[in-house]
Amino acid sequence: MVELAQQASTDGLTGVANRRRFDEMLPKEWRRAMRVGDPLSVLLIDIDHFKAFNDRYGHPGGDECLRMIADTIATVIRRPHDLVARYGGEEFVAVLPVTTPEGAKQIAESLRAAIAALGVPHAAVPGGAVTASIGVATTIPSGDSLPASLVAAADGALYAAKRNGRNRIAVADPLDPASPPGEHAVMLLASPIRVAS
Ligand code: GH3
Ligand code: MG
Ligand code: MG
Repeated sequence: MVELAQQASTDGLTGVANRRRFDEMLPKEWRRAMRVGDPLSVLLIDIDHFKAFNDRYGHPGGDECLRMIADTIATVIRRPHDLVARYGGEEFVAVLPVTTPEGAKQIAESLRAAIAALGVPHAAVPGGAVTASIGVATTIPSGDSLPASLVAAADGALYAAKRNGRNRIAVADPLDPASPPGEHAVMLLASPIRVAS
Protein backbone atom coordinates (compact mmCIF):
# COMPACT_ATOMS: atom_id res chain seq x y z
CA MET A 1 0.00 0.00 0.00
CA VAL A 2 2.80 2.36 0.89
CA GLU A 3 4.39 1.60 -2.46
CA LEU A 4 1.13 2.29 -4.31
CA ALA A 5 0.69 5.63 -2.56
CA GLN A 6 4.28 6.47 -3.45
CA GLN A 7 3.64 5.65 -7.12
CA ALA A 8 0.46 7.74 -7.17
CA SER A 9 2.34 10.83 -6.03
CA THR A 10 5.56 10.42 -8.05
CA ASP A 11 6.36 11.59 -11.58
CA GLY A 12 7.25 8.47 -13.57
CA LEU A 13 9.92 10.09 -15.74
CA THR A 14 11.90 12.10 -13.20
CA GLY A 15 11.15 10.54 -9.82
CA VAL A 16 10.24 13.84 -8.16
CA ALA A 17 6.70 14.46 -6.86
CA ASN A 18 3.99 14.79 -9.49
CA ARG A 19 1.53 17.59 -10.14
CA ARG A 20 -1.15 15.86 -8.10
CA ARG A 21 1.06 15.79 -5.02
CA PHE A 22 1.82 19.49 -5.49
CA ASP A 23 -1.89 20.31 -5.85
CA GLU A 24 -2.57 18.50 -2.58
CA MET A 25 0.39 19.89 -0.68
CA LEU A 26 0.22 23.60 -1.52
CA PRO A 27 -3.18 24.32 0.13
CA LYS A 28 -2.05 22.42 3.24
CA GLU A 29 1.15 24.46 3.51
CA TRP A 30 -0.86 27.59 2.80
CA ARG A 31 -3.22 26.92 5.73
CA ARG A 32 -0.37 26.01 8.04
CA ALA A 33 1.56 29.18 7.17
CA MET A 34 -1.61 31.27 7.61
CA ARG A 35 -2.21 29.79 11.07
CA VAL A 36 1.25 30.68 12.36
CA GLY A 37 1.99 33.74 10.21
CA ASP A 38 4.99 32.20 8.44
CA PRO A 39 6.14 33.25 4.97
CA LEU A 40 5.64 30.72 2.15
CA SER A 41 7.68 30.80 -1.05
CA VAL A 42 7.17 29.19 -4.45
CA LEU A 43 9.71 28.79 -7.27
CA LEU A 44 8.65 28.00 -10.84
CA ILE A 45 11.53 26.58 -12.86
CA ASP A 46 11.32 26.33 -16.66
CA ILE A 47 14.06 24.91 -18.90
CA ASP A 48 15.21 27.39 -21.55
CA HIS A 49 14.84 26.58 -25.26
CA PHE A 50 13.79 23.02 -24.52
CA LYS A 51 11.85 22.61 -27.73
CA ALA A 52 15.09 23.26 -29.62
CA PHE A 53 16.83 20.71 -27.36
CA ASN A 54 14.31 18.02 -28.33
CA ASP A 55 14.58 19.01 -31.98
CA ARG A 56 18.36 18.64 -31.83
CA TYR A 57 18.85 15.62 -29.56
CA GLY A 58 15.55 13.78 -29.93
CA HIS A 59 12.80 13.09 -27.41
CA PRO A 60 14.78 10.40 -25.52
CA GLY A 61 17.64 12.90 -25.16
CA GLY A 62 15.11 15.43 -23.86
CA ASP A 63 13.82 12.90 -21.35
CA GLU A 64 17.33 12.25 -20.08
CA CYS A 65 17.90 15.99 -19.75
CA LEU A 66 14.67 16.32 -17.73
CA ARG A 67 15.88 13.60 -15.37
CA MET A 68 19.22 15.33 -14.84
CA ILE A 69 17.58 18.69 -14.17
CA ALA A 70 15.12 17.09 -11.73
CA ASP A 71 17.99 15.40 -9.86
CA THR A 72 19.82 18.72 -9.62
CA ILE A 73 16.74 20.52 -8.28
CA ALA A 74 16.21 17.77 -5.70
CA THR A 75 19.87 18.03 -4.66
CA VAL A 76 19.75 21.80 -4.13
CA ILE A 77 16.29 21.87 -2.50
CA ARG A 78 16.39 19.24 0.18
CA ARG A 79 15.08 20.55 3.51
CA PRO A 80 12.59 18.07 4.99
CA HIS A 81 9.51 20.26 4.48
CA ASP A 82 10.37 21.51 0.99
CA LEU A 83 8.58 19.98 -1.98
CA VAL A 84 9.97 19.62 -5.51
CA ALA A 85 7.42 18.56 -8.13
CA ARG A 86 7.11 18.33 -11.89
CA TYR A 87 4.57 21.03 -12.67
CA GLY A 88 4.13 19.93 -16.27
CA GLY A 89 6.23 19.39 -19.42
CA GLU A 90 9.66 20.93 -18.82
CA GLU A 91 8.51 22.97 -15.85
CA PHE A 92 9.16 22.21 -12.19
CA VAL A 93 7.82 23.82 -9.01
CA ALA A 94 9.31 24.08 -5.53
CA VAL A 95 7.31 24.92 -2.41
CA LEU A 96 9.47 26.33 0.37
CA PRO A 97 7.72 26.69 3.74
CA VAL A 98 9.04 29.20 6.28
CA THR A 99 11.20 30.85 3.64
CA THR A 100 11.61 34.62 3.39
CA PRO A 101 11.88 36.51 0.09
CA GLU A 102 15.62 36.84 0.61
CA GLY A 103 15.99 33.13 1.36
CA ALA A 104 13.91 32.14 -1.65
CA LYS A 105 15.94 34.41 -3.89
CA GLN A 106 19.20 32.86 -2.67
CA ILE A 107 17.93 29.32 -3.22
CA ALA A 108 16.68 30.22 -6.70
CA GLU A 109 20.05 31.70 -7.63
CA SER A 110 21.92 28.63 -6.32
CA LEU A 111 19.60 26.45 -8.32
CA ARG A 112 20.00 28.46 -11.51
CA ALA A 113 23.80 28.26 -11.12
CA ALA A 114 23.73 24.50 -10.37
CA ILE A 115 21.67 23.80 -13.50
CA ALA A 116 24.02 25.88 -15.69
CA ALA A 117 27.05 24.20 -14.05
CA LEU A 118 25.78 20.77 -15.12
CA GLY A 119 27.01 21.78 -18.56
CA VAL A 120 24.51 19.65 -20.47
CA PRO A 121 25.42 20.44 -24.10
CA HIS A 122 22.79 22.38 -26.06
CA ALA A 123 24.41 23.23 -29.37
CA ALA A 124 21.35 25.10 -30.64
CA VAL A 125 21.71 28.01 -28.17
CA PRO A 126 24.42 30.70 -27.91
CA GLY A 127 25.78 29.61 -24.48
CA GLY A 128 26.07 26.01 -25.68
CA ALA A 129 24.58 24.51 -22.49
CA VAL A 130 21.17 23.85 -20.96
CA THR A 131 19.94 26.60 -18.64
CA ALA A 132 16.71 27.39 -16.78
CA SER A 133 14.77 30.49 -15.80
CA ILE A 134 13.15 30.75 -12.38
CA GLY A 135 10.23 32.83 -11.08
CA VAL A 136 10.12 33.46 -7.32
CA ALA A 137 7.18 34.61 -5.18
CA THR A 138 6.70 34.86 -1.42
CA THR A 139 3.72 35.69 0.71
CA ILE A 140 2.42 35.44 4.24
CA PRO A 141 -0.87 33.71 3.43
CA SER A 142 -4.09 35.35 4.54
CA GLY A 143 -7.75 34.45 4.20
CA ASP A 144 -8.14 37.15 1.54
CA SER A 145 -6.14 35.28 -1.09
CA LEU A 146 -5.77 31.80 -2.55
CA PRO A 147 -2.75 29.52 -3.04
CA ALA A 148 -3.21 29.86 -6.80
CA SER A 149 -2.44 33.56 -6.58
CA LEU A 150 1.03 32.77 -5.23
CA VAL A 151 1.68 30.42 -8.16
CA ALA A 152 0.36 33.08 -10.56
CA ALA A 153 2.79 35.60 -9.08
CA ALA A 154 5.71 33.15 -9.54
CA ASP A 155 4.54 32.56 -13.11
CA GLY A 156 4.53 36.31 -13.79
CA ALA A 157 8.10 36.50 -12.47
CA LEU A 158 9.12 33.51 -14.61
CA TYR A 159 7.75 35.29 -17.66
CA ALA A 160 9.82 38.35 -16.74
CA ALA A 161 12.97 36.18 -16.39
CA LYS A 162 12.36 34.77 -19.89
CA ARG A 163 11.72 38.21 -21.32
CA ASN A 164 14.91 39.58 -19.76
CA GLY A 165 17.10 37.00 -21.50
CA ARG A 166 16.67 33.58 -19.76
CA ASN A 167 19.21 31.78 -17.52
CA ARG A 168 18.15 34.15 -14.74
CA ILE A 169 15.80 34.47 -11.82
CA ALA A 170 13.12 37.10 -11.28
CA VAL A 171 11.30 37.90 -8.05
CA ALA A 172 7.61 38.84 -8.05
CA ASP A 173 7.03 42.30 -6.72
CA PRO A 174 3.71 44.08 -6.29
CA LEU A 175 5.16 46.97 -8.29
CA ASP A 176 6.10 44.69 -11.19
CA PRO A 177 3.81 45.62 -14.07
CA ALA A 178 4.03 41.93 -15.14
CA SER A 179 1.84 41.08 -12.14
CA PRO A 180 -1.71 40.94 -13.45
CA PRO A 181 -4.24 43.22 -11.73
CA GLY A 182 -5.84 41.48 -8.80
CA GLU A 183 -2.68 39.62 -7.82
CA HIS A 184 -1.93 42.44 -5.43
CA ALA A 185 -4.37 40.87 -3.01
CA VAL A 186 -1.42 38.58 -2.27
CA MET A 187 0.96 40.33 0.04
CA LEU A 188 4.23 40.01 -1.83
CA LEU A 189 7.10 41.04 0.31
CA ALA A 190 9.75 43.11 -1.34
CA SER A 191 12.18 42.89 1.58
CA PRO A 192 13.23 40.22 4.05
CA ILE A 193 11.04 39.80 7.08
CA ARG A 194 11.88 38.43 10.49
CA VAL A 195 10.53 35.03 11.35
CA ALA A 196 9.82 34.32 14.99
CA SER A 197 11.76 31.27 16.13
P1 GH3 B 1 11.44 28.83 -23.41
O1 GH3 B 1 12.89 29.12 -23.32
O2 GH3 B 1 10.64 30.06 -23.70
O3 GH3 B 1 10.92 28.11 -22.19
O4 GH3 B 1 11.23 27.88 -24.67
P2 GH3 B 1 10.94 26.32 -24.70
O5 GH3 B 1 11.33 25.82 -26.05
O6 GH3 B 1 11.55 25.64 -23.53
O7 GH3 B 1 9.38 26.30 -24.45
P3 GH3 B 1 8.21 25.57 -25.18
O8 GH3 B 1 7.07 25.64 -24.21
O9 GH3 B 1 8.01 26.15 -26.54
O10 GH3 B 1 8.67 24.09 -25.35
C1 GH3 B 1 8.62 23.17 -24.34
C2 GH3 B 1 9.08 21.86 -24.91
O11 GH3 B 1 9.14 20.85 -23.88
C3 GH3 B 1 8.14 21.33 -25.96
C4 GH3 B 1 7.86 19.90 -25.54
O12 GH3 B 1 7.96 19.03 -26.59
C5 GH3 B 1 8.92 19.62 -24.49
N1 GH3 B 1 8.51 18.64 -23.52
C6 GH3 B 1 7.47 18.73 -22.64
N2 GH3 B 1 7.39 17.59 -21.91
C7 GH3 B 1 8.39 16.77 -22.32
C8 GH3 B 1 8.83 15.45 -21.95
O13 GH3 B 1 8.26 14.79 -21.07
N3 GH3 B 1 9.90 14.94 -22.60
C9 GH3 B 1 10.56 15.63 -23.57
N4 GH3 B 1 11.60 15.09 -24.15
N5 GH3 B 1 10.17 16.86 -23.95
C10 GH3 B 1 9.11 17.42 -23.34
MG1 MG C 1 7.53 25.77 -20.40
MG1 MG D 1 10.96 26.16 -21.54
